Amino acid sequence: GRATEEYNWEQYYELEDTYNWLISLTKQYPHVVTLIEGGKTYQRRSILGVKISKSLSDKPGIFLEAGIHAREWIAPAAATYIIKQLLTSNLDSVKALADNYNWYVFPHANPDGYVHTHTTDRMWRKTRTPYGSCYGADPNRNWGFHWNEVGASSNPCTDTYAGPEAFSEIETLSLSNYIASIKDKVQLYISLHAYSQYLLYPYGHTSELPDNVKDYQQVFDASIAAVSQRYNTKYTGGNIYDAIYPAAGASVDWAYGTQDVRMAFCYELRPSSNSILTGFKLPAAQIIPASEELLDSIVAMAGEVKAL
Ligand code: ING
Ligand code: ZN
Repeated sequence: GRATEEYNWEQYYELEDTYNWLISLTKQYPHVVTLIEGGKTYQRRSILGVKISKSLSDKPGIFLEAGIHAREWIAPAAATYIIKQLLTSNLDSVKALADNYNWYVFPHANPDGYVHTHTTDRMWRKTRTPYGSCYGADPNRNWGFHWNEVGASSNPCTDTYAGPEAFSEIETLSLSNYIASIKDKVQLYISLHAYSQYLLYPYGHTSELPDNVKDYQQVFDASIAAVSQRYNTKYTGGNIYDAIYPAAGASVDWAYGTQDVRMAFCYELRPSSNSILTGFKLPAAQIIPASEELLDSIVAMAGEVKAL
């Protein structure tokens, strides 16, 4: 692994490098950063994250989950950028985000898959649980809310295999248990994916809209306006089912549908679908701009939710 002091956002890292960096933060900011284990993986790795909490008072929470799909490398890179900015930014807007919320950030929700994209198959998406002669369930089709009703497969050899049952994957089972154990009122659940520059909100299992869709749309509008202000990057989106495709069993639907989470959003980060840049292999030189505009958007999102 590379030296933790050199950790930066000009390259993509292996799992172990990012885990070492997370551990180093707990030593550098012992009163602010706590290492959290969101659970285990099939191959017995830890799902490591950080809680960032700048004082002991009761505060609302923001939960950030990235890397649930292994090949979407920009997602964990952007998550670590957000951690870094929450800890070091001099901007009032970012300092306020860090001061006013307890943050729960898991850059790698699918560690086994991520390791597999480094060692064997750059385009791997799922977990690595063996199912007959094939491997892995789609961890964004495996959550226990309208599981496998639509937009998922029962064939273990496909990329959207829902698993043999809801929460069959230890990754989603243990991470969901961790989320359910959080005592703070979680205002925002944010899931980072790639690619196509979409911002999405529930539901994926039905075209029915959430009860508070007016609020969702207001927060959506503010968030996609903010994402374009720095580099003119265009995002579109809306409710998952209509904006992209039917997809049941996703983390955001479970978080919004079963947990006491005020709102849940999914960002599909750079590149856009029509970009000449090749999909999941976003050049490392774009980690910083993609992450900067994401943080701009999250600042706006949190501000808008608070003002509702
Ligand atoms: N897209 C997401 C997927 O899991 C999505 C889209 C987001 C579906 C949120 C449901 C909920 O298929 C990618 N690229 O993974
Ligand atoms: Zn994805």
